[in-house]
Amino acid sequence: MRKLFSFFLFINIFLLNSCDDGDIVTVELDFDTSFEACEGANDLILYKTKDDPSESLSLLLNNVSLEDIFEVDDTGVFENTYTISSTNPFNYRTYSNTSLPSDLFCNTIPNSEISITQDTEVTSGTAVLTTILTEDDADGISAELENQDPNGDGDYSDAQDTDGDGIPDYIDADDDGDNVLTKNEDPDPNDDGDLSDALDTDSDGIPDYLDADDDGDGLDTRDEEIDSQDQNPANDFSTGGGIADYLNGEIANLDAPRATAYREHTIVQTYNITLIIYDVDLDLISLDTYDFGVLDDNDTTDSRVVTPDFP
Ligand SMILES: [Ca+2]
Ligand SMILES: [Ca+2]
Ligand SMILES: [Ca+2]
Ligand SMILES: [Ca+2]
Repeated sequence: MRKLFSFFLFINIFLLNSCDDGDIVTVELDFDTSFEACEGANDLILYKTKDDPSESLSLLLNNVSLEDIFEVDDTGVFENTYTISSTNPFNYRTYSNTSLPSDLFCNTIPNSEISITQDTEVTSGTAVLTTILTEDDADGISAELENQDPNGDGDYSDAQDTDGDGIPDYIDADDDGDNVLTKNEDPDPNDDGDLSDALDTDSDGIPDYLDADDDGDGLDTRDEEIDSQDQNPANDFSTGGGIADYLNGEIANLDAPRATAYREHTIVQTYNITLIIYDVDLDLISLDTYDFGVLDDNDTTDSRVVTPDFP
């Protein structure tokens, strides 16, 4: 309680000091930087809670679904401005409970254990939701080192595509199209972000993860599948030495069937969803800009699977 008292005392002093000249007072509320979401029948609640003392901030968006805010455009961005109103209210609540359940706003039946001591509802102001989708191949190499944007103009349409399969290297889990994943071709053996020590089996100056013929025997890695034609040259051995044919320069089995397909590529997707609240008056606190934070939700990580057309 002492914390709450000193917090409000601070606000009051701030107000007293500033009311003469009519300044808008901006105060950081003491919440975490993340928020959560719950869907109702026809609305979406974006909220955050804290304990000691127990408080919540929430924004209800009428006629909005969780799916709506993941609908990014071709550039991977969704942005929308919502007017705070009686149908899209913003609420600041305090509770007598010492702690609050994390799903406070997710129950259709009100929890009888929860006791609200103050409910300030704001019906004016604006809220801006921004969603940015980032895709990655999880191959252990940064997008920058995979030449996502060679000329630095923010347009990735000229991104490097080593194997020409239509998937640029920064989201291509198999950069050289040899059906051995980049992460399994030792691009950065000591994980220090410097690729100068990348594995180069045939010492031809092209690291294995960008080399379609890793052992330099003249037969492409993806065609060295003598045992099983399963788009995985790593499980094909002509000799018992434990070295797969694609890394064995002594073995180039021209009788092996040629590859006819690429393996599946998994592209990891991360949605960064942020909310900024503008011009809300919570009685004690007026906020001209309040950074509500980043959505913490399982749906913000996803993946898609692509199998490029084989040439
Ligand atoms: Ca590619
Ligand atoms: Ca890659
Ligand atoms: Ca390779
Ligand atoms: Ca070989």
